[in-house]
Amino acid sequence: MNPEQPAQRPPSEGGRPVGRRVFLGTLGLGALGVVAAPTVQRGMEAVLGTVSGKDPTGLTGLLPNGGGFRYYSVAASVPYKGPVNYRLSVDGLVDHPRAYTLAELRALPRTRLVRDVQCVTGWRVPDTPFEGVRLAHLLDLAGVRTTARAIRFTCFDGTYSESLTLDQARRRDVLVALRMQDKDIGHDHGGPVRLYVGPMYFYKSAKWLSGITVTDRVEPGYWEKLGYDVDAWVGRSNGRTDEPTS
Ligand SMILES: Nc1nc2c(c(=O)[nH]1)N[C@H]1C(S)=C(S)[C@@H](COP(=O)(O)O)O[C@H]1N2
Ligand SMILES: [Mo]
Repeated sequence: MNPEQPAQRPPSEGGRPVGRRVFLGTLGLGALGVVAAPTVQRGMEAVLGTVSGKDPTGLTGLLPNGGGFRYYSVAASVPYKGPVNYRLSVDGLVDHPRAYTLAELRALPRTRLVRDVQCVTGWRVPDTPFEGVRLAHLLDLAGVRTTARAIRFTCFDGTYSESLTLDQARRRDVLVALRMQDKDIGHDHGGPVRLYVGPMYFYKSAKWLSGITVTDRVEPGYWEKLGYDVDAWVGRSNGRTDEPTS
């Protein structure tokens, strides 16, 4: 990757956001290497169609020991939650709403998946193991009503949200994840519990997950209100990057 490359591309080729090359061009590779601790990420990207060329993505910092992950949080600070105070509520159009403790979630059947993580800004972490409870299983336990069509996810950072259609939510590669990279999910990666949506860009994988609400229609999540696709299939949605991370 050459930091001298022209830091410009057409603003909305297919309406997609500014790519990785642009921020590398803006910051230079050196900037990525020296960030020691995660800092706050406020804008994942220039919003679709309003490319500024000042994508701050690189300033989010590489997570120490994160294996190429970058830290993202749209909230300035996020409370720590662990075994004592963590709760996950499952509610909305269900027959049996309930709140799970961490111990209760950990006692449910688990699935382990190994997939590439892909952020729409271009970075990618190959072969990342995720482990957790299938969202479909939690939905079955809750008893989803026939009027249900979608899920809204909320987070204890107080700001972020996500959504899936009910069909997407029932896929076998969608987890309420308890482990990532074969470790309990640490705070910076959204622990103790984050969503993991295997086939979609990583913005769908909401960190610090606190609520699963079954709804009768899709309510666009945080980035989706800013123009990213709800159907965020990797390589087949409006946030796609042309250049996989080298
Ligand atoms: N609550 C919350 N979840 C979030 C985000 C966020 O800002 N807040 N950012 C998303 C985006 S754009 C990415 S790429 C990943 C980053 O996960 P990481 O910080 O573990 O690398 O989290 C996703 N989930
Ligand atoms: Mo992202």
